[in-house]
Amino acid sequence: MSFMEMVKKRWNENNTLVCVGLDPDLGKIPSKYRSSETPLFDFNKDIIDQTAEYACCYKPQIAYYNGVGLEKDLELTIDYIHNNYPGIPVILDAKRGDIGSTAEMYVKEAFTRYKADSVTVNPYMGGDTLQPFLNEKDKGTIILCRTSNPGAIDLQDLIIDGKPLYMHVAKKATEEWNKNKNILLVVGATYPEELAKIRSVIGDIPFLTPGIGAQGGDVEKAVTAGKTPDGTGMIINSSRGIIYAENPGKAAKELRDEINLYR
Ligand code: OMP
Repeated sequence: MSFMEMVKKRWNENNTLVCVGLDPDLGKIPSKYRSSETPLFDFNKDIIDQTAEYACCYKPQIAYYNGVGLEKDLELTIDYIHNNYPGIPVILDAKRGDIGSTAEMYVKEAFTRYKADSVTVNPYMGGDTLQPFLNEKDKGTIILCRTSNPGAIDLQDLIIDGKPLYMHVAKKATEEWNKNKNILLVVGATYPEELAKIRSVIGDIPFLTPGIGAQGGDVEKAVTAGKTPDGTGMIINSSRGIIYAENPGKAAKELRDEINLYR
């Protein structure tokens, strides 16, 4: 089954748009995990078992693993999800983007080494750098469009030919680059007006929407602005807000229920 099909199945059969971000920081996870040889995996395993029922996707951010030399924990985490919860797709958040020959290696990294179902990419270098990802028909390519951070305005909002750069990205991604229908766009929850503006020109292309929880994005505003007419179309990520909650399962369930109120 393709990434898109897996996501749609989760949306519809499990009634959830929640993406659990697996961004474990060695300095912040409970001390009981730190003596293990695979501390991040052990922590993630507990989070996954508590949240799987409420998750439409998992999204590990690669820097939390390779930044501290714990790539093995990332491999084990993704294997664990595939083996124990095979219906839940994994987004590798790596924000890759480079010339074609290098991009081919990033494709290997995401899909052969880590066996992810989807990867985030940066479109700054242009369409040819995305092509190796887009050629993987069954995998998702999630393109940064309007990100959740304050500095998103520095470049993404620059007006070119009468419209902001992020609108050019949205149009190119969905009208020129999406031949295999495997593109999604990153649009942050912290900017609901932009979510609505982008939704109005791209039809049903799904969003990956981070910025809920620790970054303060408003669930009602984000869902209302970003959903498709059938009440889906969004993969809404929370990382710190779930993994460091006193009860991660409860936090994931509450986020699912809050999102569902506005679908
Ligand atoms: P929390 O703020 O802890 O929920 O984490 C947000 C996660 O989403 C991190 O893994 C970020 O790297 C990622 N992210 C953003 O925060 N903003 C964006 O615009 C895009 C992403 C992303 O591509 O996932």
